[in-house]
Amino acid sequence: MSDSDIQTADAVIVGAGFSGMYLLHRLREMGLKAIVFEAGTDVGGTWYWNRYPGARVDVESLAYSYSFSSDLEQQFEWKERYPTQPEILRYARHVADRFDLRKDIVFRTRVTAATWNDDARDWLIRTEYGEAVTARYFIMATGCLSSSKMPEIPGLAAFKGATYHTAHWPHEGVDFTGQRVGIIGTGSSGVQSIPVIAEQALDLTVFQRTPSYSLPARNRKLRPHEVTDMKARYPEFRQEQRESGAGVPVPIPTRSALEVADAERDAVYEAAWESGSLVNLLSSFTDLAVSQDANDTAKRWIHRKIHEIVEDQAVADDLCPEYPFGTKRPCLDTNYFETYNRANVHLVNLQRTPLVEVTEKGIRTSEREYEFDAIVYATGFDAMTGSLTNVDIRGRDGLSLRETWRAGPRTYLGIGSAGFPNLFMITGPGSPSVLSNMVVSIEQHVDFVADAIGHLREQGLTTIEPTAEAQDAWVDHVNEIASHTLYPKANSWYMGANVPGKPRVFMPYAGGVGEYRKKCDEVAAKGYEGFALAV
Ligand code: NA7
Repeated sequence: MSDSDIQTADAVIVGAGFSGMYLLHRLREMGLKAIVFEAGTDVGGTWYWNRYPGARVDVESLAYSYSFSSDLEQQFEWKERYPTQPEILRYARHVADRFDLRKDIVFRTRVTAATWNDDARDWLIRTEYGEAVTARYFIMATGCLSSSKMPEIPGLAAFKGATYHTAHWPHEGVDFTGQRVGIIGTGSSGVQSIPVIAEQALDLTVFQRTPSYSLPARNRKLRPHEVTDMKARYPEFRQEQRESGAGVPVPIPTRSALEVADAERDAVYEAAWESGSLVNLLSSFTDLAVSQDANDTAKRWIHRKIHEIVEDQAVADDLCPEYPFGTKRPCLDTNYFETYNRANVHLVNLQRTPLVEVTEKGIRTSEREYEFDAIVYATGFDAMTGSLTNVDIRGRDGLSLRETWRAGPRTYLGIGSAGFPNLFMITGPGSPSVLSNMVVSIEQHVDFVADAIGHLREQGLTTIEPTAEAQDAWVDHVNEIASHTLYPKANSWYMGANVPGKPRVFMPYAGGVGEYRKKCDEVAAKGYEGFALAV
């Protein structure tokens, strides 16, 4: 490739989800030339890919939306309390049209490699088609749950029927009428899709390795006064979101679960359950995330609920999680536990009878073979790091991000990594990311990154890079916070435990969105303390 084949830009962004779109808008407003590469055929990121039946967000629409444009906030009309995937995609497309974003997005194109050139002080970014772009700034806006995974069992290709993964659902939809369907996985994607598939399929067999805690969403159409009220107080509400623990404002609990009488505690849990809000349940008491005894009260209460809903008590037993509530991502559902009362739905407990292989006709466990017309994999993602290490990123002196992170991700603030100048991650490991309302965390990171770039340009500087000391201290701090919680007790994707061989490290920052923002603001105010800036 000759030099004339290489395009130039100020910034290359990978991904046209909520992060990439807002970042493109911000950088453009600053007068930068930015190019976005996106593997899909349209904007939307997670909401472009995850089109499985029943897919919805578990944060309310009026809160799961951008705050950067008051006109957008005021003019977009959300229909439901918890919007469906098509509604969120409609929103993403609306944003792309409103801010004329598509002209700088290259669709159907994966970035495969990026190499830092220390002499030119820029990145050389390559795509799967061999295109190359040089850019001073390289930003991975690839999302935390983008690199999907299949179960590690033999025979995946042997099955003669239809195969689907929830994260790559056919755009035209799937009709399961009259079919015998098997589904592996009971995380959020399984929990949301199982009730919908069960209504259509002749027969549905659910293969469950770990049960999920799930709460009824109590979804419904938004009432006109709710929308009007929110639109009238949006600035104040957005501020509350930014200062909150999880990007969703809730009253801060003041009492331990262990200091109230049983009846009172039950009433608190009941009210949270009835509210259809995960954060309400998670923040019922001060100590659910840190005290096993406190957490056990929530666990036992939810177990009781499951036993009330599910008629077959042996099935209910199998659906009750044993790990502490909240230490794996809890789910929000519509008729999930009720679905196990249907005659055409069967639960297979893989802890008793593990998966052995996929066969020509279906799935074999240690007990027997099950025959299907279709298999659905709701088996999740190589979370938080997969989409970053899938690209061959080479920093200073050829340093490989993949190799550097072999023992676990190391970042400063979840935004940058030492040895990789001018590489930014949006909601990277070490930031609140998946423990928060993603849109709130995305906007905060995009603003931080755009402001940092603005600062460099104003000061006539060319590079910014975390110092090794600041990074070490941040990694220690993230671990220290996690060590005071119950999170490390579960085999979760937060810990990398769902991917064989992945180091067991708690990846998100558990100190809360508000605290984290304060830290980032301080860093910026002190001239990007902890980063080395150079001419
Ligand atoms: P999740 O939450 O990672 O769920 C994946 C599910 O698939 C989970 O139940 C896994 O069991 C199961 N799984 C994964 N690999 C296997 C194998 N090899 N054998 C059996 N079962 C397996 O992904 P989702 O797509 O549901 O949700 C991701 C996030 O999206 C969600 O948390 C929300 O934030 C939105 P395991 O629990 O690992 O035992």
